[in-house]
Amino acid sequence: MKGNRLRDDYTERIKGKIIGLGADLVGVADAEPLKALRLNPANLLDPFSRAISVAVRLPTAVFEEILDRPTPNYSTVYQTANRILDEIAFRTAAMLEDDDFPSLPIAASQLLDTKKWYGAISHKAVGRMAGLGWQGKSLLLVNPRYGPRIRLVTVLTSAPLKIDGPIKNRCGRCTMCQEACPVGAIKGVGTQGHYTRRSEALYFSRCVEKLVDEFSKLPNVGAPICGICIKACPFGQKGSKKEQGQDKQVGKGAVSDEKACL
Ligand code: B12
Ligand code: SF4
Ligand code: SF4
Repeated sequence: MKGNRLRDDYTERIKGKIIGLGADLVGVADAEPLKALRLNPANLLDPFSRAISVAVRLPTAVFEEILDRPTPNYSTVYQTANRILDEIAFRTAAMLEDDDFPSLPIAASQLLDTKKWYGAISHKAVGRMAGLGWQGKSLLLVNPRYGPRIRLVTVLTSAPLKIDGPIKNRCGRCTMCQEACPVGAIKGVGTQGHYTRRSEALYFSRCVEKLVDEFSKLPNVGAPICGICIKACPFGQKGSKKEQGQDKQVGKGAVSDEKACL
């Protein structure tokens, strides 16, 4: 009992410090089920028992500019978010190591397999298991408050933190992302858990080709980004009922009536 209390207090303290570093959302996932993911290297998770998911929200105004392509401002915001997240993850790992818990920050946007498009670990899978959101029909992680307008990073750690759990999928009958995608890449298939492979949710190559062959070559964009399915999602839109509605927001970092991720 006393042990649990100490663990819970330590977890809250660490989460508070991560929010203090500039994060908008933070949650903790058990590393064990994540071992089923394709990892690079394959033994990435072996030294760790937990994966901390951290998110920053993106300024909503940047999406107003996006009509049928990513803009230079969106590209800058994307790069800045990655930089902020990488710094938060770096400092979080150092903080945990000061308490004698070996910890590894995983970069926000590092591509390791350039042929098949894989990073070291899926930040969305970690975020979902840490209660930051559900996997939407767009394949993106959708937070009840900020929608998919968030970027993510992961810190792997041996600290025995209290685990958060997944939250319910709220896509329902919505098809906004499917309708908005300029290349019809989103199939519109929902999941209550997660897709077993990307191709269940997406005509994957359509998305990759649009981003790599066209959008990344736009002047002052220079990265395979898009933003259209993010913008279309009613969750996270300023003034949308979804944003103001059922979610009891009680401040920075708290996300939902089901599982709070402070
Ligand atoms: C490579 C990459 C791309 C490639 C390939 C995309 C892809 N879907 O894999 C391209 C260039 C096409 C791309 C496009 C985009 N990307 Co991208 N991309 C990445 C990157 C670097 C690696 C992705 C990867 O390894 N995928 C592997 C697949 C298998 O994983 P997955 O896509 O998450 O899907 C599986 C898991 O989530 C799993 N799952 C979910 N829960 C659980 C739980 C358990 C226990 C298990 C076992 C599995 C599991 O189910 C899915 C199917 O298998 C990540 C950063 C990262 N390291 O995660 C960013 C990332 C996924 N991209 C991101 C974004 C925003 C985009 C774009 C919107 C572009 C933009 N910035 O405007 C589009 C969206 C396309 C789409 N609809 O999916 C964000 C997503 C944020 C969010 N809110 O979800 C990420 C996380 C970057 C970040 N740091 O925030 N991207
Ligand atoms: S990122 Fe763009 S091309 Fe890819 S699924 Fe979303 S809207 Fe479609
Ligand atoms: S736009 Fe609708 S279907 Fe797509 S992820 Fe958002 S809520 Fe789900």
